Order: sequence, then C-alpha cells, then structure tokens
Amino acid sequence: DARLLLILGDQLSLDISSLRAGKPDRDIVLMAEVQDEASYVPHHKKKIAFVFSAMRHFAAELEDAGWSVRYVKLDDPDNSGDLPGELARAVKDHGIDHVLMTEPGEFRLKAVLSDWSKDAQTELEMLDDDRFVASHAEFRDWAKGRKQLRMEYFYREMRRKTGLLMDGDAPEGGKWNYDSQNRKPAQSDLFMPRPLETEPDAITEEVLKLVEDRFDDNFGTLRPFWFGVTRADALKALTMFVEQALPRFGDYQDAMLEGEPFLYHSVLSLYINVGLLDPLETCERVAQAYHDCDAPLNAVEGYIRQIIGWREYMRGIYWHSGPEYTQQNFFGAKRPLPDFYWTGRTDMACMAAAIGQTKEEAYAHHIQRLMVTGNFAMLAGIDPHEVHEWYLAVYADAYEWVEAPNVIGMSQFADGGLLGSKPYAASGNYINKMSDHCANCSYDVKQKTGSDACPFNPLYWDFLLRNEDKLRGNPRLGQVYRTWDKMDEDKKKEYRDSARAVLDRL
Ligand code: FAD
Ligand code: DLZ
Ligand code: SF4
Repeated sequence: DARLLLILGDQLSLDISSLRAGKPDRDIVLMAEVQDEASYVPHHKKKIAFVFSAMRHFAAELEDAGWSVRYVKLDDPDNSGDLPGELARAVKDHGIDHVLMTEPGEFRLKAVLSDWSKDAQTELEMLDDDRFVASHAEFRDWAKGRKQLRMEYFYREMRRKTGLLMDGDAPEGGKWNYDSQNRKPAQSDLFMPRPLETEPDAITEEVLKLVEDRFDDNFGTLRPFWFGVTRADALKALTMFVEQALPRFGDYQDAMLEGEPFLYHSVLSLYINVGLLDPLETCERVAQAYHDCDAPLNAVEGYIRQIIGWREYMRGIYWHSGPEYTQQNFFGAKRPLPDFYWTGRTDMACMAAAIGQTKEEAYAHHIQRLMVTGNFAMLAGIDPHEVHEWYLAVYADAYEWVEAPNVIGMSQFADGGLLGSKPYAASGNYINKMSDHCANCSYDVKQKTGSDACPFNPLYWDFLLRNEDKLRGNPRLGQVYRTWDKMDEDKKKEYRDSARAVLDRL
C-alpha cells in the first residue's frame, strides 16, 4: 500500500532516512508551507523566504527523481495552516493509513505530530535523523555517569568515530585543539572573501512576493535576497569557502570589523541545517584542503570542531535535557528585551553593527552572537526566554535544537552550567581587543564608570555582584571576585551607580 512520506522544511536531503525507507513508484511525498511553522516565532523575512524557496526547489528535484510530490503552498486556498491539518487532508485524499517521516528537529513539532497520530488513529512512524554523527543513544551513553558535560571530551570521541584529522589513534599534528593559534584581531585592509550570492530565479521570485505579501511586518530586510536555495548552490558556496576563506578561518574566527559582516566565516550553517549540505561531507571537504596543503591545521581543526564538536554537542544537550530546557533561568533574570534588539537603534556601536547586519542579512557570526548581543543581554539581566525567542526568530540558520543550547546554555548561562563551565561575561575591553567598533562609538571603552563609559564596563561588575551567590564559588571566577574584593569602596559604588543608570535607560 502507498505510504505518505512527510518531509519538513529542514529535511531537504535526498538521502534522508524517510526517503531511503520509501519507494518512488509506491509512496507519496508530502511537503507543506504552513502558517504555524512560519509564525511560531516572528521569523526574519529572509529566513522564511529561504526555507520556502529551498522547499519548492527540493520538491522539483524529488519529482525529477521520480517521486510523486503533494506540495502545498502557503497561499493554496485549502491550506489548513498547520502540519496536522495537512497530514489529515493528505491521508484522506489518498486513502493512506501509514505515515513515515524522519524525526523532527525539535520537541514542539514532535509532540504536535505524535498527538495528531493518536487522535487520527493513523500510524506515524518516526525514523532516526542520521544526518548527525552521534545518535541520541550515543550521546546519552557518553553523558551517562559524567559529573560534568564538556564539549572538548565529546569532540574527541567524534574525531575518533569519524576518523577526521586522525593519525591512527592520535590527533593530527599531536594536539586535539589548536585554538591557542586562533583568536587574532583582523584589519580592514585584508583581502575579504564574500559568501556565494545567487540571483533569485522564478521560483524564488514568487516566494519573495509571497513573503512581501504575507510577512511584511516581520523583522528584517528581504531584498536583496542572495542566499542559495538548492543543493547545487550550497555545494558552490562550500567550494568558495574552502578556496577563499578557510585558510584564514582560524586566525580571524573571533574578530569583528565594522562593515564586514562575514569576515572569514563560511556562512554555511543555513544550508547545513536545512539539509542542503551534509555536515560530514562539509568536514571531509575541509579536511581534504588540509591534506592537499591548501589550508593550515589551525583553520581546518577549528572548523571541523565547530561542526562535529559544537554542533553535535548542542544537539546532544538539547535532546538530553528535554523540552523544559528553554524555560531555564538560573539567574532569575526578568528584564524585558530592549526594543533596540528589533530596531538596531542604539548608540553602542558594537550592538548597532551586530543587530544592523542581523536585520539586513539574517546573519551574524559566532562572536557577535556570543560576546556582543548575547553578552549584553546576560549582563543586563534580560529574561533568557525572550532572548531565546529573539535568536530563534532573527537568524536564517535558527532551529530550536541548535539555537536553544547556544542561547540558554552557552550565551546566557541560564542552565546554570550544564553546557559550559562559566558564563561568557566580558567588559568592553574584550570587544575593543577583538574589533574596531569602539573607535566609532559614542561611548569610551577605556572609561569604567560615568555617563561616557562603555555600558559593558559597569554592567559587567553589576552582573557579577547581582549573581554573587551563584557565581563566587565557581573556580574559574575566583580571580575576578578577588579583584572586586580589593577595589576601594568609592570605586565599587561608582560601578554600581553607573550600572543602575545604564539599566534605567534601557
Ligand atoms: P562558521 O563560523 O563558518 O562555523 C562553521 C560551522 O560550524 C557553522 O556553519 C555551524 O554549522 C557550525 N557551528 C559553529 N559554531 C557552532 C555552535 N556554537 N553550535 C552549533 N554549530 C556551530 N548556529 C546555528 O546553526 N543556529 C542557531 O540558531 C545558532 N544560534 C546561536 C546563538 C548564539 C547566542 C550563539 C553564541 C551561537 C549560535 N549558533 C547558532 C552557532 C554559530 O554562531 C553559528 O552556527 C554560526 O555563526 C553560523 O555561521 P557560519 O556558517 O558562518 O559559521
Ligand atoms: C522554519 C520553517 C518554516 C518557516 N516554515 C516551514 C513550513 O512551512 N513547513 C515545514 O515543513 N517546515 C517549515 N520550517 C521548518 C520547521 O519549523 C522545522 O522542521 C522544525 O522547526 C523542526 O526543526
Ligand atoms: Fe561596544 Fe563599548 Fe566599544 Fe561602544 S565602547 S563599541 S559599547 S564595547
């Protein structure tokens, strides 16, 4: 009997487990653009356009490969608005009693679809998503019995499992991690690579009009729309990255420059996360560049660690922690998200740059997300759930399974240290060291207190004090608290007063 294969907007891989289990001459593929998925957070316009256009192109590829595809567009008059509704319609129209899919990336959708299956008394079979190196069970086994979960040790397991950059049982070059050679500030006169830019074709143009029509009030700039939307585009983007940016990826991984939104980053996460690129094939390509002597080990190891280390670790933490993870609030932070996260209108130059390019490109690189917008939110005591929903909305690569551990865990420390060992809190000094923003800022990064002082400076101490009961015992913060203890009382008061003034202005 025919079965229905449901393919979600982030499952656009020809060899995904659901398609491998199906038969083109027997089964029907269902893909649906639905209002529910397009609005569980107010997604950036470019993100919606990217997902819909990539879905439409993928449906065409499936048809070329011989599959029968039932594709429901957002503006189809009969569109029910959610995935259960579309499953129900398809099951009825085609007389189907067995639905097959690859497990969704997040708890929310998994629950919604399982509930539908029970209510509709239709079998829904969920297969493992094996586009990851570690299965749920493997992560669980690795985590079991460990007092602390740390990415570095998990990463070594992933290196062993994949054989990437391994020299027998030993890591290539003798060390697992070459980060000590990375983290250099960049200069604006360096040759700057650009990520692949594609021209919208007729399919994308139709989607852009739909987004203009239906999502005009959403955050972000839609045009120019330059993302790739097919696997061929994504492969081209990978080649361009490996040839042009990878050699310097490590050196400038943590750098920020005014007017340079991408630097030497790959801008591939959006393609990897929807399935247009396979994470392992990406790593193999990058490893090949090292073996061909086209890129140095610090760049290649650093890049591979982001994918088989951090990306896999984040997914593991997400599924291991359960659906309550996004509700965590270790510091009890309650302040609402300031409006300038949506408008970009702030006189902090580093924040204006990170938020401005986020509006423009639905992209910011890791250090902007972590040490600028994320750091500010944590220092200012913004409610982590609001921060989480902002990140989930504004980036083209944002899916809860990877976004939530990065935001709730890594950037806001709202999980109390499950994911990382200490909060990524920093004063203006860090941003000044890694960027050229402070030279263009109306605040003075060297001033610690007072109305001209960089707001990160007093907020940094205020954060540590506000949360002293939770943080003083952290061995990695001992030195910081000793510095505070030695400060004279007047200075301490100045810090507190300045922080109060910054927070009152928010
Ligand atoms: P590159 O710098 O070129 O890195 C290479 C690849 O490594 C990325 O494409 C990505 O697949 C992977 N990677 C790197 N760092 C991480 C990480 N910490 N976690 C998972 N994968 C990683 N990444 C997302 O894919 N979706 C998100 O919603 C997301 N939200 C984030 C929120 C915060 C607060 C922080 C600090 C990080 C977040 N990240 C997220 C991780 C990282 O910032 C992005 O993956 C990266 O900026 C994407 O740009 P790129 O492709 O140019 O990455
Ligand atoms: C992100 C997204 C959007 C905007 N729209 C759709 C959609 O209309 N139909 C669909 O199947 N998937 C969409 N997605 C991706 C899903 O939100 C994603 O599959 C879940 O968040 C699980 O990761
Ligand atoms: Fe950002 Fe402070 Fe530097 Fe201004 S002075 S750019 S607010 S770190």
